[in-house]
Amino acid sequence: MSQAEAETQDPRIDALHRRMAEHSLGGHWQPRRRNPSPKLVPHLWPWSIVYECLMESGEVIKLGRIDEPAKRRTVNLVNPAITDFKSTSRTLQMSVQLVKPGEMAECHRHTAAALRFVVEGEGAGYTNVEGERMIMEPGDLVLTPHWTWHDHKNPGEKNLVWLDVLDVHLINHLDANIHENYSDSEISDNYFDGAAQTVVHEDGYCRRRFGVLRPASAHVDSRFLPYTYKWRDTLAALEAMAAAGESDPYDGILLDYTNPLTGGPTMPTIGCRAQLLAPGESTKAHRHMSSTIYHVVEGAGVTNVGSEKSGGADLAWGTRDCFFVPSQAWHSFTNISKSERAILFSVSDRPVLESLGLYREEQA
Ligand code: GTQ
Repeated sequence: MSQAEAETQDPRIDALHRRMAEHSLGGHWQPRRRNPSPKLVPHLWPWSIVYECLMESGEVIKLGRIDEPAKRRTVNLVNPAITDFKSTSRTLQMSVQLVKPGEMAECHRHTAAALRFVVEGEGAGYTNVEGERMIMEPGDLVLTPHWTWHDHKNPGEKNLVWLDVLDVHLINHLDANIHENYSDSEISDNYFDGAAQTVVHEDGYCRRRFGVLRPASAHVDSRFLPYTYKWRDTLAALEAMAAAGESDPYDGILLDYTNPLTGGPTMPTIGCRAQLLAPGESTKAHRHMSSTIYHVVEGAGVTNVGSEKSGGADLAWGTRDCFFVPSQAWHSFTNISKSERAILFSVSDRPVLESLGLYREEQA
């Protein structure tokens, strides 16, 4: 007998529980869950291991056609507390993707929004988003928002490696996950074999069309903007803020990647940030109602994470490691180097909590 139908001391109550269960009913006084959902745990994925597995997958997993399971060659980061499916957090999935020289990952679109943060690339490979080649150089951020067509191509001579982040778990919870392959769509009939989109825009189109200086006629559903942020701009903004001493006591030098049309979050479901910790800097602790996945762009440090204001577990990170800080967990950062800065890229579900009026933050 399941926990929900556990025997009580009263045969009349037991009879009621059995009768209700037969008719798909339950009493509020009965245990709510048969298997309580586990509390997510802070975790660090060392880049050395992630990268080794990704490179090995490059040897043994052949990149498939769009209707095959290996249509993308990605290694998923999995929260150790989630055992029944692969998920980094309750809302977001971070994975690492490899496209080898000469390979192409075929075109599709889905209601889940995705982004790519480039780790390795020589400037030849790109994601084609809605007909524009978004060139992928290290540190670049490429958005493929909700329902935008995307395929990836590496015409270069070196591997192309990036972090994928999707809001797919949130979208699944909402029963809103739909998916379409370009090869099955009417528009693809015009093109050679439906595997990739034709390039119809010049490079840099999205920033020219939707950036801060834009044609007065530009209009699009502004929340779902295909867009790309070049690392040289992100780094210049971080360095300018550092020079001006514009530091946040909880996160150091902190930048938001905003939607240039709305001024709002990166995408409606995923917020991206970059932060710089000065040599030797230690931040104060805070906690907030949103969970965050970090990727270390450069440097080495420690993030202390726990359910109390201090004394949590230390996640010790180095360049390219990824780590997870659960919602409502206290956390603070230390750059352990006395001479080198540290830079973190992060993604969170904060825009969702904010749009529902649920976001809150507490400072130590
Ligand atoms: O590259 O289009 O990690 O569709 C998961 C789903 C990557 C992609 C993922 C995807 C993609």
